[in-house]
Amino acid sequence: MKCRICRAKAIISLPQHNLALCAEHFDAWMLKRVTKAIEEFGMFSKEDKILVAVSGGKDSLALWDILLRLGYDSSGLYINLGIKEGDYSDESERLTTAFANRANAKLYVVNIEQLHGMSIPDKAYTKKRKTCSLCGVTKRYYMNKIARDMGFDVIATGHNLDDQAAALLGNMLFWKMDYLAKGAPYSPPMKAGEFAKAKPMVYCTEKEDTVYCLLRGIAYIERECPYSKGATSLRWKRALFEMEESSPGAKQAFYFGYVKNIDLFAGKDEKEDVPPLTCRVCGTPSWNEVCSFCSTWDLHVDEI
Ligand code: Q46
Ligand code: ZN
Ligand code: ZN
Repeated sequence: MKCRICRAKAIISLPQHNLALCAEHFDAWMLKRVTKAIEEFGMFSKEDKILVAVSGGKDSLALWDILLRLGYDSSGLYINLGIKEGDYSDESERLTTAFANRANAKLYVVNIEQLHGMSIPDKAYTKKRKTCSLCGVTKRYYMNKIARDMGFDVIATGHNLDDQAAALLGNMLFWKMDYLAKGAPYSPPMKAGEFAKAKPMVYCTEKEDTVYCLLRGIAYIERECPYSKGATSLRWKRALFEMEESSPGAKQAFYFGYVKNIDLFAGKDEKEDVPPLTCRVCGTPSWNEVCSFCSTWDLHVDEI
């Protein structure tokens, strides 16, 4: 297998693009894929301040590395969830911090246990809630809070094509119209002075992100979060993997065909407007008098 550009030995084959590339040309190709997403969806410019949500995994570290190399003003945010199994959270933090130090980039770290006296799994247990749902509310809150408090223009996450296509498949199977209305790779700010949300890795797959990290010598946490076992999204990923094996390019056609036609779902999401209230406790935009984060963590006015 030879690189289509220089005929040197290829290190990756990309059947969905009818392409094989050597290390050097694959690296350049990844930068181009991310640039394509940023430009096509008008995600941000070199003047914007970007907050990259980093988990210590391959996708978010690859994203941060690529944004820094492309000259974007990007800082990282790591949220330590306090997951003890396999030292998962502390190991992810260590790898994220090592990357930030090596890249000489600014990293914000939020430690849930230090801030709230309890880890995400322990809090979920005491509240009789699913760990992932409590985790989602908490991560969203801190991402938004840091972005707002520190004046970032955009929050960028490492979601790749496999993530987006799997979420789309799940939402289509059950016709979740509210989610189908907001599966685009970019959401503009809800109002002036707020921040946008962007997924610049949307043209890259998990395999490509893995190879990129290996070539760049980026150490990342290889284990998945222990709470992701049995997640339905893994089922959809497996189904899409099989489709992709027999029809290379199917995944990309599926997701970007949807993005092109996303207006079909506009107006079907009851909650697509700006939240009408302000949380009585923390003051963030909210659908109820007390936002889901403050009620989850049992916060009262004098505690924030
Ligand atoms: S939600 Fe659930 Fe993830 Fe949180 S507890 Fe782990 S698997 S990290 S994206
Ligand atoms: Zn080459
Ligand atoms: Zn609140």
